[in-house]
Amino acid sequence: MKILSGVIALLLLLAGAVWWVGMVKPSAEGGVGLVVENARVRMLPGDRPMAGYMKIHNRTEQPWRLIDADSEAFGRVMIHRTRVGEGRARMQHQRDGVSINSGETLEFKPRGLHLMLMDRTSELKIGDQVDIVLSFETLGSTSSARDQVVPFTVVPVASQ
Ligand SMILES: [Cu+2]
Repeated sequence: MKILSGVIALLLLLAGAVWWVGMVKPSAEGGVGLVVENARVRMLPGDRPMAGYMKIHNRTEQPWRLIDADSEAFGRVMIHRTRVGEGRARMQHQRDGVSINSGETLEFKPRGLHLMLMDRTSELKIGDQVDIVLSFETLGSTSSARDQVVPFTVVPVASQ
């Protein structure tokens, strides 16, 4: 039991370390520095598509673009924007992704930008964490691409 708890502690430590490297440390070293905050998925029953929300802070010197998102927990993930016009809401697929200028924050929120999460591959419940891979690219002075694994928390549908 002692060994098992030791292993679990080590795994948690490693998970935390990966999160740290992916989210915070690179900015201090001149790397990416795209910080994702309040990543969450609103729970819907059955097979209905769910929506993922978050804030992305661009703490780098370059403009970045979120070009794709993917997750083993869902068959398909798309970047959508809800627009309201002529009295009804439409969701538009952001084919070219969404850009975030240096120093800016991009917010995915209800009735706005969201990750459309379709065809879930397993049961989910409130409090679960699902990893979503966010793919970024920059066309700044040093053109590059980067994938970041971000844990999203499953929250009640009524929450913002
Ligand atoms: Cu949508």
